[in-house]
Amino acid sequence: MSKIEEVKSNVEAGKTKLIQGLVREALDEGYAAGDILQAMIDAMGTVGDKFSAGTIFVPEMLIAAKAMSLGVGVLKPHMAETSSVSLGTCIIGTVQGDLHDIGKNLVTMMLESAGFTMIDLGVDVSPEKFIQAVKDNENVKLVACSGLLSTTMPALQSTVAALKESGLTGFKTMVGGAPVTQEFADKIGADAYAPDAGSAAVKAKKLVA
Ligand code: B1M
Repeated sequence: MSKIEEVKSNVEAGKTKLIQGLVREALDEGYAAGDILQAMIDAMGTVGDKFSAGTIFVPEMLIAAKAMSLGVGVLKPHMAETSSVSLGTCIIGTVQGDLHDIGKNLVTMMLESAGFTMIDLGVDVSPEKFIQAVKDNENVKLVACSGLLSTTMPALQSTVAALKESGLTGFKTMVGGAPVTQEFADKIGADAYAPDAGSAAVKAKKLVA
């Protein structure tokens, strides 16, 4: 088994004690950080499939997520080419009712390296908390909302609506997450949608230009 396959299978198996060492070894063997990250994303896809099939349960998903987060921590300095350009502040969070944060954290990492000052509100963020963060921070150019559950898609809608109705100006909204589509983003009046963290950074830069 190649080192990158080992990374994938150890994320799947939630080997939190081993994963950081394996990611370091994969980097030392010359694997690109982006390829190692993709292997871990693929592992989470497999974890999701097993959960859907009923062969694993929430605790296994949680421990796999923990392993992935540890692995991403090792990759971070190798991924982020920090831009010297300042693009303003971005408020980011996973919407109310939703506890998934790995995708949101990857988007945070990519936007930070693109030049945004990131204010990460975490998970289960209410529309009011997003609004308060826009008020509390200077030069907010973007509010980025992540949602991973079909049951929290309405929370994306209510968050975008609340931001628009708040009367606050000067920023755009972006939504994303596995169940989100461009069509849904258009329907709820978000300014942008991105399918993954890389394209989120590209779109965010264009949005605030
Ligand atoms: Co949950 N979960 N989960 N889970 N979980 C999914 C999402 C699910 C698809 C699994 C499945 O059934 N196959 C399913 C949702 C089904 C649906 O709604 N359609 C599901 C479910 C049902 C649940 C619970 C309801 C299970 C239960 O309790 N019975 C529960 C809900 C809890 C809650 O949130 N209230 C639950 C809980 C959990 C854990 C807490 C155990 C854990 C999360 C831990 C954590 O995040 N710290 C977890 C996990 C790990 C998953 C899976 C396996 C992996 C998610 C992940 O991290 N993927 C997931 C299955 C899957 O995704 N196939 C699943 C890797 C990550 C890099 O991808 O987050 O999609 P993703 O991010 C991508 C893009 O979506 C995009 O960029 C990233 C890649 O570059 N993106 C954005 C994300 N946000 C963006 C924002 C943007 C732009 C792009 O702009 C703002």
